[in-house]
Amino acid sequence: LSRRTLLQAAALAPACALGFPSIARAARPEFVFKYGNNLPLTHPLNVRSQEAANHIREASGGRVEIKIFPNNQLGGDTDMLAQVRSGGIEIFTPSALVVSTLAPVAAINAVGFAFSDYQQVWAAMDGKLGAFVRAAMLKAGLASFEKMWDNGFRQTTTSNRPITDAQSMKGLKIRVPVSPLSIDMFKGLGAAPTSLQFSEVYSALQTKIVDAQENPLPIVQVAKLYEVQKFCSLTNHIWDGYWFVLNPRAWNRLPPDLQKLVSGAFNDAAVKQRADVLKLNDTAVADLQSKGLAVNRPQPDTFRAALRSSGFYTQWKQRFGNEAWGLLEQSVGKLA
Ligand code: X2X
Repeated sequence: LSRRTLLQAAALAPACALGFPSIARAARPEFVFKYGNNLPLTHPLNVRSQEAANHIREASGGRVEIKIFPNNQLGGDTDMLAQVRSGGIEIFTPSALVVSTLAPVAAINAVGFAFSDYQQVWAAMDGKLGAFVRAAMLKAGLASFEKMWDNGFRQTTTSNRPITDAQSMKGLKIRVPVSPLSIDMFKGLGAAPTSLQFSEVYSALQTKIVDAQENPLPIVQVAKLYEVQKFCSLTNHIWDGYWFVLNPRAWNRLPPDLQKLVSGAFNDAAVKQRADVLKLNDTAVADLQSKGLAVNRPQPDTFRAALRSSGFYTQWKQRFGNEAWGLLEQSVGKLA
């Protein structure tokens, strides 16, 4: 045995002891998929994705390896979206808001104040509305798994004042994702929104380029946005989720049995991830208060009225089209 082999064996030993014999056994994998996302490793999206990747590696006997690149390591959302389309990476999880820059109807789940609870959300997104969006994404060059993952109901944090009603949105310098619907919605509410990729949010808040941002509470926690914000207003203005999108050519290279293994593992992981986020939501308010955020719960009425009178609903109904809008209203009731 050469010195090098001995060193390699020593390096593998702890992994074997931990119960991953396949690492030592595996030949080079036949299929390596790079998966990029914009969230820290501690978010349930990454925790459950890593579990799915481990399961896939073991159940395929080492033939399929999914390498996760979290936290914008491969670039911001716009970069990763371009890469997954061109095949530079095989998998990306854009928020529906971000994927709408390629497939506009994908933002339909983010219509302001449409969903009132998770029951409505999953009925729509696991049902006809989700299927409609997936077909549109495929036309735009993106395959996807059936189950969407939870980002959450978006809440508003600020450094300068609590948001109590539509009046307090006036002129607010708020960062929103790179998404026409987000820009339009916050303009409709009277704010002054700017689009930035998530990779830039912490420093934009820290350096006061913007005073506010909006995201679900688990993201405020894992990205430590509470360090650079003072108020947290539970506006619940948008429900947002992540699509698991794939480069279609890479996906079609997998034989059907491996496709079934991979999509099954990620769809199962999605259901667990949804439950994780739900559980985080139970404790997030107390946790963020203990970290110094002042939390308040504004009523939605004035926000809805401002959106209605700005023409937000009629305009976006037109942009999404009657068919998609009808599917949304089947789940949430009449909107506009
Ligand atoms: O960029 C955001 O705000 C985030 C993390 O919620 C999305 O991916 C849309």
